[in-house]
Amino acid sequence: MDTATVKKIAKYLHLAELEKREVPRITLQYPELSVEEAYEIQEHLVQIKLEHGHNIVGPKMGLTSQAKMKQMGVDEPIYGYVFDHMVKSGQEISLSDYIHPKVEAEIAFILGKDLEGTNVTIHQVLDATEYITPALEIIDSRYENFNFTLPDVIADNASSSGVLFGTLLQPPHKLELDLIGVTLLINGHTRDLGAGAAVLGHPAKSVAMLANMLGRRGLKLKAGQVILTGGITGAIQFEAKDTVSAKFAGIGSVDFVVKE
Ligand code: 0L1
Ligand code: MG
Repeated sequence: MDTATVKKIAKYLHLAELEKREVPRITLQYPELSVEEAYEIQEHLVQIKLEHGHNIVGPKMGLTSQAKMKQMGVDEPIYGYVFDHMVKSGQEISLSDYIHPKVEAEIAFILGKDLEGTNVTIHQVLDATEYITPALEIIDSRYENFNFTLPDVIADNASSSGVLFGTLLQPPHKLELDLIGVTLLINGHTRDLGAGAAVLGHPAKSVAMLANMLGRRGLKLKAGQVILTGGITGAIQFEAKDTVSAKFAGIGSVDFVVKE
């Protein structure tokens, strides 16, 4: 695929995000789109967002659960980028800021050191991590009906759209991250639950895989970045007037109310 087409597709996806408008998936027009080309489109999309004055909070991992990988027919997760404009402070979000959002509960890592290379280990990740904090990620595919193939969703920045963080920060060595239980509730009713191990066996493995995937592209994880490791629960749709809450055993909770 030539650079002009890569740039054209990145602009198409950026416009859909700006206008909060769902669009046909790009593989309808480019059925041969490869994973490699999809990451090139994602890189241009990231560039456009940087040129618009947005800053990267950190890369994130997606498709980290066995269920999602099986659904997409892949054995490796994907990554995308969370930007500062996606981080919601306070406990209210507006449905009108999204197309057809879903929410998933995740564990976030805050890095104190860079992680670079293609053989980064879980041990190195835990050593480089300053804090762990709970998070609710809002994913909002730009594609009609969340209908996409693997290259589509990679190009679309792994459906990144919003995130709310908890207020409690804890160093990782005090926690058994794979054993942390999480319950996702909407209006007080449990909609899904899981444990940290749902993320590739251990959330730190997700960060190690992310560092190695970036390493293969000549990129690295940087001190200060906040990394979303992937959904512990499934992604659940919500509606106006809903109260969404995730309770993480021992590391706190994250809540928000949905305005029109
Ligand atoms: O954060 C994620 O797991 C998103 C991955 C993309 C797939 C989706 O939109 O469901
Ligand atoms: Mg996610």
